[in-house]
Amino acid sequence: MERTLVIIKPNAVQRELIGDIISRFEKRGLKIVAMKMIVITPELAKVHYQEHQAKDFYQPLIKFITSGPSVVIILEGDRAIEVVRKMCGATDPLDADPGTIRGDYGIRVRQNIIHASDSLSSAEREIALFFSTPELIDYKLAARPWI
Ligand code: IDP
Ligand code: MG
Repeated sequence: MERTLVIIKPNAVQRELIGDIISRFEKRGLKIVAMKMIVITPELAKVHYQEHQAKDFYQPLIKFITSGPSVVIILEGDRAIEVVRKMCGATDPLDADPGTIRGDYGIRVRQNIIHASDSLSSAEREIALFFSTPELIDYKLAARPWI
C-alpha cells in the first residue's frame, strides 16, 4: 500500500473546488490518512519545490503557492502515487485529458489546481515535509474490502 501527498492549490480553494476534488479521490477508493488547510510559507514552498530552483517559473510559483490557503492531504491506496498522478493529468492543463482534475478545471500551467507526488522518494520526502507522525490517522474504512 502506497502513500502520496496531494496539495489542492490556492486557486482551487478560492474556486471552491475542495469538495469536488476530495470526492474524486474518495470515490476512486483512496483512503485519506491526513488532511489540513494551511497557508504554505515561503520557506516550506522553497523546500517543497527545490528541484525547480533554477527554472524561470520558480519565483512566480513560490508566490502563487503561498498566496492563500491550500489543502494538504495524504492519500493511501494500491499504487496510489501513479493512480493519483493519472487522476491529476498532465502538468499543463492544456495537455491534460478531459476527465482529469487539471483537464477539467485548469487552463494555465502555474495555476494547475493540484500537486501530487511523482515518485516513492518524492512522496516520502513531501509527506515528512508537510506532516508530523501524530497527524497521520490510523483507522479502518468499513468499505475497504469492497473497493
Ligand atoms: P507537476 O506538478 O506535474 O509535477 P512540475 O514539472 O513538477 O509539474 O512543476 C511543478 C509546478 O510548477 C507545476 O505543477 C506548475 O504549477 C508549475 N509549472 C511547471 N511548469 C511550468 C511552466 O512552464 N510555467 C509556469 N509554471 C510551471
Ligand atoms: Mg513535480
